[in-house]
Amino acid sequence: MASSLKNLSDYNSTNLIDVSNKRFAVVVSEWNEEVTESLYSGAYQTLLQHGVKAEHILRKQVPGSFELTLGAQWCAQQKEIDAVICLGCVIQGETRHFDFICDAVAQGITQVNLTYNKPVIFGVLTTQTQQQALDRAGGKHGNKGDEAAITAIKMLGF
Ligand code: DLZ
Repeated sequence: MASSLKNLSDYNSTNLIDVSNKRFAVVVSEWNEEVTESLYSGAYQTLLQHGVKAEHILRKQVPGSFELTLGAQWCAQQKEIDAVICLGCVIQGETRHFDFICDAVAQGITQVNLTYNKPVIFGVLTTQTQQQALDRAGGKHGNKGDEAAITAIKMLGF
């Protein structure tokens, strides 16, 4: 379903496991900072609302979405981290950079999931315009950061 047809923040929060002792790393890309800060805020608040302790949330910054994979790997290899959430925003420009970055980060994050056998969540917006990104980062289509946090919690309960 297209995300424009679904409020990304609609989720069923019943039957989620107790995550009060789980530790999360959140890797945030600095590109399109207005968007990624909103994604972070959504993810952070959602983790707290579900009982995660603030001191169990490790925030790490990377320059751009392309660097999310390595940042995620550095976090995932830490034994005490239970799940990693990657947050980024890639906006279509005039060159093919968009395609290369989106492909690289999607494949890279998949690889980190499988290598470390831990949930590594793809919270990366890939949009045509900044407005479409803002709509999905606390705007009319919800906040993909919330959804990324819930996805991490759901995967820990698998
Ligand atoms: C270079 C670049 C461009 C053009 N666009 C974006 C973007 O929309 N979103 C994003 O997160 N990063 C972008 N980057 C930066 C790359 O992700 C990366 O940081 C650089 O290519 C250096 O490796």
